[in-house]
Amino acid sequence: MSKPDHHHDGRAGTRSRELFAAASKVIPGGVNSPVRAFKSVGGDPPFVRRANGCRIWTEDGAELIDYVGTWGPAILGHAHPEVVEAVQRAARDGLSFGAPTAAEVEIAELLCEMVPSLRGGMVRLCNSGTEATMSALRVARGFTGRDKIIKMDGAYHGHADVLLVAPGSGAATLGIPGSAGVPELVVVDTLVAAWNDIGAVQALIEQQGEAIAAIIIEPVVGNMGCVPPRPGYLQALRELTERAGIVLIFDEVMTGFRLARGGAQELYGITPDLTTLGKIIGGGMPVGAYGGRRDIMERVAPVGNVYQAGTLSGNPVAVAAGLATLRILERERPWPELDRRAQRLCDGLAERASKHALPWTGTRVGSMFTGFFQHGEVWNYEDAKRSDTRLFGAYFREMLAAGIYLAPSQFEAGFLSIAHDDAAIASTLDAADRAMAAVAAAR
Ligand code: HOZ
Repeated sequence: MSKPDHHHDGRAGTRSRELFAAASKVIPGGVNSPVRAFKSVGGDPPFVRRANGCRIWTEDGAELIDYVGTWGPAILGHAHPEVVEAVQRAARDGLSFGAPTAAEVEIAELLCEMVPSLRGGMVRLCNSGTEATMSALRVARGFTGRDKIIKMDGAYHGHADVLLVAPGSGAATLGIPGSAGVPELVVVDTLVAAWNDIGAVQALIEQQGEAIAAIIIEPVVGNMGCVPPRPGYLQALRELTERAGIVLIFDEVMTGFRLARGGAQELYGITPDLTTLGKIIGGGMPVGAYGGRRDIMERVAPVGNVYQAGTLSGNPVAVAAGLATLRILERERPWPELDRRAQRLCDGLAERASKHALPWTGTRVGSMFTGFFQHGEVWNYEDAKRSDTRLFGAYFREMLAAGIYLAPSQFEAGFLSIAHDDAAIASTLDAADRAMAAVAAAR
């Protein structure tokens, strides 16, 4: 190892650079998900050796405060002892059965109790957020007998063909408008509207309402950076879809159990027809779920004729991690405290940006947040794209060098966990002060 065992410079050292070079020979881009490759911020990614609480340790021996939180799941911090214990216990009894288990019933009941749109309804477990959104759309189409769907410009719902139209997240980061390999025919029924523009949705419904099966949204967008709904927007969407017989799907893969016990739908008091879940529901293991109205979910096979399946769906180890996580959340109800801490962090970041005369527009809902490097308000993808990504890259690199691990893209949300205590937040703000001073000096 080239550096002493304990330092805070998170930039890739010799070991990470060697690993990245080796990875790049056998894995496309050296990573198993595009944003991880640091393409838009420059430099090589540090490789992670382990994580605990709000911290990760790299292969180069750096200890970093983590705001990626494995892209959302780590709301309790990494390697929470109760979750790890639950996983170990489950693993000892067998890793996968491909047959029903008691734990699946328990988690399904808990989900149907916690998430408003699932109350009195049903839920199906799968393995990822991508599977959840893809399957929710299929059942919405099967239920309505209609083909068209509406998604929002710059929103991201995983990488199913039908949803890779104007996607956010990694595609936004890399400036890829869609994806090669997605046949025209598969996306001709995917309509796109600007986020927060109710007029755009209204117009699409007026023209093609009879053919529209579903509208899928991130109720608080997290994949163009964090972009909240405008006041009244979700309510208006609910009314429009109800009138037109369109299935309203909230993709709560990021927001579920993060913004409130019952997710964004509880926070804003709007109940969709279907909800997709992922991330926190698996407590760090691969789990997704979709569920909602009973009459819609009864269309899913083997009750109905909408097919969806999976060898590892409801996997006992993954479900154990998810159940343990949800139970801790139930017990600790950390949402008001998360909100206070995230506010302290975001207020502090905004203050420092202003001190160093950097353009900065902070957005935040609960423990999801983004600092956009621009002065304008950010209410949709066009707004988000006006950010100075060169400045973001410089800030990102300075923060990493100062021991703070941020998502390597202007177009991803930051996530805070209950393990981010006052000391971690204070260290982060100190680092941000130095990072922003350096960025401002180099402008
Ligand atoms: N698309 C994910 C964030 N929105 C990134 C997942 C990952 O790279 O792990």
